[in-house]
Amino acid sequence: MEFRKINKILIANRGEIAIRVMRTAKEMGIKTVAVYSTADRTALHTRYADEAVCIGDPPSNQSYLLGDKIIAVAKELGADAIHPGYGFLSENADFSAAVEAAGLVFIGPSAESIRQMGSKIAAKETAKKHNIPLVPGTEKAIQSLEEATSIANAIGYPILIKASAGGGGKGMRVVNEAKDLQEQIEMAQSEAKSAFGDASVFIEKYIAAPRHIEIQVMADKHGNAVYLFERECSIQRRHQKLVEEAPSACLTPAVRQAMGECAVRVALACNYSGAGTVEFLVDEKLNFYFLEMNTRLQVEHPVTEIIVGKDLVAEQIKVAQNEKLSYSQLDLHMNGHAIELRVCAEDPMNNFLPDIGTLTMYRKPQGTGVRVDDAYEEGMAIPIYYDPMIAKLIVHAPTREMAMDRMIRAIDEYKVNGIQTTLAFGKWVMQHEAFRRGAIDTGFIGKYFKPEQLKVEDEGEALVAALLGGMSFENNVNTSKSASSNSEMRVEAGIGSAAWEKRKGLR
Ligand code: MV4
Repeated sequence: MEFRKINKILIANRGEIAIRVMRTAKEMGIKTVAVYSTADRTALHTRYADEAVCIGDPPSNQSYLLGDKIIAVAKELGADAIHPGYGFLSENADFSAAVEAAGLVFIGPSAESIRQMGSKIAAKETAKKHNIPLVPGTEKAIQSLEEATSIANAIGYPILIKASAGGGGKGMRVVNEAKDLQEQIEMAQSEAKSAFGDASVFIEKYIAAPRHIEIQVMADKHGNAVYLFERECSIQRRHQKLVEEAPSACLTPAVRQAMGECAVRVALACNYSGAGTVEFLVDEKLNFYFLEMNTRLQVEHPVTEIIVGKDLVAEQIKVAQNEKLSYSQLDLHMNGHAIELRVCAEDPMNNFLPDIGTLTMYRKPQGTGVRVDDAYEEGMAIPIYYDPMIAKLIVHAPTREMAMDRMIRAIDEYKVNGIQTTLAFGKWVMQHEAFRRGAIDTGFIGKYFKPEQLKVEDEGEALVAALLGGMSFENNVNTSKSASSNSEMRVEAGIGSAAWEKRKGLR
């Protein structure tokens, strides 16, 4: 395995993650090539790169998913490697193989590793062989109703049917009683067939309200692998993560080490190289069960980078150049606590419906312990074609308590106008008594979140402002701030439109 220096990387992605990768490439003296769709002509990732090439129309399947075209661009411009980011082509085994077949380096695992972990049944089989704890259930695809019935009876209801080609919660069905089993299996199989082209489904015992804890791993092509501790991602809505943190508030050092060592065994078992994530469910007794492995750099990787003090993209690039890991397990330690909030163009008051529009105001928080990974500037429009995440707000502090307080401070500094975002929702989470105690699981939002709570917060703030008198507010408007419309003043005051209407009435 000879050293193979990478001099130019094409980033097959857009938005914040494209810029994130380019930043590290620049620091390593590596040239960057952006690809972009016509919707992203003036996007920041397009402008950040040393070179940029338009690859098609806005819909992903006419641009960012065109693997062959992207490989052709890389060859034409003399790039020697492709970084896929997350989403798009990042977990496409055929793309990894095609990049390598073209004589380029895929900055990620081999096609074989991606394939092995892409099938949940194959992944579980591999994990079982290496004594990784699994949720009780089937090890093979369900072949008959009789087989399914006897397994379901043996493990007890409720059970969960999952699609082998699924993942991330797609194609899952809970079955509470034996009488529903046949119908649910048939529906799950036909759904899996049409969604993934693979009808294989398997059964697991349904674990109610588990925590979602994942282990970051890094492996080289020389047989070395380490774990970079865990991220807790239990604050999710419909399998969309909204808040992630590292470390988890619930793990003990012994459980952390046990999970980390299991994750490393999974990575070694599939000949993994690069950055990967091994997902576990954790129950209230801290039993943990392997779920699946994500064979990419994840959205929430910054919380790990911050507490471990390592640049995951830099290590991905070094490993892709056939270098040995630059650290061993004993070199790795956790420092403090990091929390990430996904700032999405979504309206939490309206079922988290994606919101579109122009960022008429966009001011980022700054100061100690604050990192913002984004790809927007004031005045830019949010394209409708892609993920609604506009930024990741990440904070670091010595303790979890201080990190939550820092997140609230940073959210208050973040001024976004023109679209609805998840910022106020994030503040609600940080102030929630159960979240503060670390008493969270994947049912947190369903159990506690009611849209009215954000309204109450808005109106409460408005009421306080009104009762304090208009004076300080008027002063703001007339002197330091140049607010000229109701909506701008509303933003300066940090309140929503309903509260604004109310306050005008009170004044
Ligand atoms: C489960 C489960 C309960 N029991 N498996 C959802 C995403 C996919 N990676 C696996 N998922 C789950 N698998 C068993 N046997 C509950 C979930 C689950 C979940 C897991 C992680 C984070 C959020 C979740 C939300 C609902 C359900």
